[in-house]
Amino acid sequence: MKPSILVARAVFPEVLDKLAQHFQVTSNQNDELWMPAQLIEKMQGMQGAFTTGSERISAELLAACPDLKICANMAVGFNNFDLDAMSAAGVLGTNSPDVLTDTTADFGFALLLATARRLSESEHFLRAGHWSRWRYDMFAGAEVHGSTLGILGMGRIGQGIAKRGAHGFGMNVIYHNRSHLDAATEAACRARWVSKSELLASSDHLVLVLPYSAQAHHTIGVAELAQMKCTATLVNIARGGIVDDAALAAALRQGVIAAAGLDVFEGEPAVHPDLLTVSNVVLTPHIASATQSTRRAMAQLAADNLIAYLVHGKALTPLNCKLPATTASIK
Ligand code: 8YV
Repeated sequence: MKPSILVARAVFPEVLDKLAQHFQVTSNQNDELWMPAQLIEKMQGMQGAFTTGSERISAELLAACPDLKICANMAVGFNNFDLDAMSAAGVLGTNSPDVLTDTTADFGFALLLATARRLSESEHFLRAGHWSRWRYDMFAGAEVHGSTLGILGMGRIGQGIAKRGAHGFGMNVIYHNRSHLDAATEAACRARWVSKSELLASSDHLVLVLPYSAQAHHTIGVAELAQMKCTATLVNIARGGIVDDAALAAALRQGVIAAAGLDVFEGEPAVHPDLLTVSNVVLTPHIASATQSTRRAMAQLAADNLIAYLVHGKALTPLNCKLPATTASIK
């Protein structure tokens, strides 16, 4: 008998078709949003789940779903997984790295440019019919080429942004990360490791690309914003919660920094009301990986992980590697 899987959110039809060749699939093509208790109910009897960053895989869910063997996330981030609880329960987690790296780095750069050059603000001005004449200082923003690009979190996406900045825009690239990159990678990115305080103080444009964890909560708050240049822009394409959004809105209003570009928010899809009323912020609804081909590749990789693990015994991009590697030893 084919294993049963739940596809928790709407997904490309061809991905469902592929999954149906191997599994009894319960899908959610109406894209209903389930409360945690409903998700637990839907997961009953499932050996696998296709999840996105919105489905929380908690210890409570794991205890209530003893048949579960794998959750395959259509996302590179996996802060929706309680990975320790999953390992303890013998449930594998997988993510979708690499396939979104360049697309997400492109978007990080797009948001940086839009923020520094005041794209949203000036478009709203034009649409509102306020453009009556040219003025010497109208929407004069911050220079991007030749400026200092700071990157906090120098994984694959951070490196992609560094390369775009260094090679495309002649930027001086500095980064902060727990570990230093090896010399060859630093040279390819033309990036230099600095302390967090130097990063905050020296960046003209600071891009956040670090993964979310409890320790990363409010990595950027009142104290950090105060260390930045008053002309600086801040871009968050990492995760909501890394920035204290209330503190950021106040800093933007008070001119502590010049502008911000945000693709992720604390408690999204809710957005802090103060951010909606400041003009010097570009806001996008978590779309950094959203191109047709990249979203397809992410979904395919999540599906391939389910097939690779439940059918062939070895996942492609496992997150908790201490679990059994063969079907024979899958619980
Ligand atoms: C996803 C993301 O779109 O991959 C990630 O970690 O943040 C985005 O690319 C989102 O998490 C939906 O799963």
